Amino acid sequence: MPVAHPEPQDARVIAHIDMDCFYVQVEQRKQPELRGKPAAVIQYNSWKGGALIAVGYEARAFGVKRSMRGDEAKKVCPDIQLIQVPVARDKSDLTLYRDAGSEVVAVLARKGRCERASIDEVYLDITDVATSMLLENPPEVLESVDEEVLKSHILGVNKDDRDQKQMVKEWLCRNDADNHDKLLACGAIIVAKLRKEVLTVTEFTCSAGIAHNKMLAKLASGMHKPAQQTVVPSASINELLASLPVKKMKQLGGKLGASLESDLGVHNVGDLLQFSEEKLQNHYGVNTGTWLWNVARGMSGEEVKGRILPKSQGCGKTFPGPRALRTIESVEHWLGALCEELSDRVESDLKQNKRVAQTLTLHARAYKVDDSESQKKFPSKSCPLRYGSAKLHEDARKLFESALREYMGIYGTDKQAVAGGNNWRIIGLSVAATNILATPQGVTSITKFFSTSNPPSSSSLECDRNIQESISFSTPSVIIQDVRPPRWIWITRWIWIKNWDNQVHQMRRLSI
Ligand code: TTP
Repeated sequence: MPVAHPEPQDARVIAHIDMDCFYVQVEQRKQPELRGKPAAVIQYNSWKGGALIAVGYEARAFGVKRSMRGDEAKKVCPDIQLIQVPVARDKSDLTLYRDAGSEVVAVLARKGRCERASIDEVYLDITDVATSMLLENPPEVLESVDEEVLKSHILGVNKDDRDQKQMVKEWLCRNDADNHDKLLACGAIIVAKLRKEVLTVTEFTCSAGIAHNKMLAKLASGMHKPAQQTVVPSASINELLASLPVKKMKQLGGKLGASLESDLGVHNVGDLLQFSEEKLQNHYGVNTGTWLWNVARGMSGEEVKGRILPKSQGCGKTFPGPRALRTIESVEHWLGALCEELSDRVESDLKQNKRVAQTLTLHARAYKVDDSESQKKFPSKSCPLRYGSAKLHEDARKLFESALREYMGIYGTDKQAVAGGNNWRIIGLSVAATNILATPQGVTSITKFFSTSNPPSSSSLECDRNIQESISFSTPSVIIQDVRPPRWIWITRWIWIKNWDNQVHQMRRLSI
């Protein structure tokens, strides 16, 4: 459930940068002859021409949509170029796109606190640069305003037939604007410049939302695409939210949004304004109630976290229709491929960024053949992460078996029983490394990291034993009961259990 963060007293300037049709742009940079042509990236799968995962804007003009298969896209746009996602270990390999996203982050991180939110999205807190600009070189003294800035969309301003660029210029350079709007005007100038830098350095276009908080910036970045930016002045918030369906708001797409519609008759975010904070708290609890009350007013104090490296590393594969996995052996095979990739990625993160992943999590999507409990979710399982692809594979396999037993309501370890009479099908499988921590400065190896994480009083012999204990276990549930890990592991585990729901959600969304 969402939690309210108090809105800071001083106005912040936050930008949400979202790359345009990202995978298509990456492919077009690789093959410049595809530039300007209708194109889409398709997933590794030949059924009906493959699933479209990214559609270029030229193809969108013909009516091509992400929900289409390749064959359908060819029908509506015969000239479309379908580019297959790179493949490694019989599955999509997103390294090319991940690295391209990192190039963008490297440019953006020069200007302010930067949070990489997904493979192609970044939040930036540019309050400090905007404040300095307002003090030293405010928009109203500028002799000329760059064309890219003048193409901005200012919500609540671009309304009549007058010259849009002239109106934007007037809004940006108003003498009588309040401090909040002046800061946003500076933000618009800074972000337009940054977007141009991103284009120069990486050859990619992006769109942006500029507002006083993350929630509004994210809403705005998708409003005018591609290669455009949208500013949300405080005066436009009520109008924006009045017609915004609740489902479009981050964190209201699921059960909470559905409950708002069915229980309170709330269809648009602005409809929430009619309810008191107390009433919302009575319905949804103190935290969520306050969060909803704030959302209705466009308020959110959520910080931009200074994080340019991914919070988690994940890789998965789907097995739709007849390709659903139906035997333990086939699941083991695919877990092997996924763990090899995950192992490469955590090793390279350790080497390049000196970060250690602590938790291995397995997720799957499944259904039962007899379908009696089709709603039951396949449980996600986690355990401490051991480095090395064979160890990862072994642990992932055990996590899967444990989850499958729970899913099928089978107790016992007999292999036959675990297979559950093969009355199940797996249609999605993923493994993820989470709880990734930076190793303390000067610590270069994983063993040293674990050693230094122990209480200083421990003897080195004891440290070694603790390391051994913490990484050797037979089934994930056994670790908690059978071994006695050092205190830091208990503390980490406690935090991990406490944040569990939140982590699973974040991991799915943020895994880069
Ligand atoms: P998005 O930002 O959702 O979309 P986009 O960048 O392709 O297009 P837009 O200009 O509308 O923002 O996704 C970023 C990339 O993530 C996208 O290029 C491909 C990939 N992706 C998938 O692989 N599967 C998906 O279901 C989605 C939504 C995206």
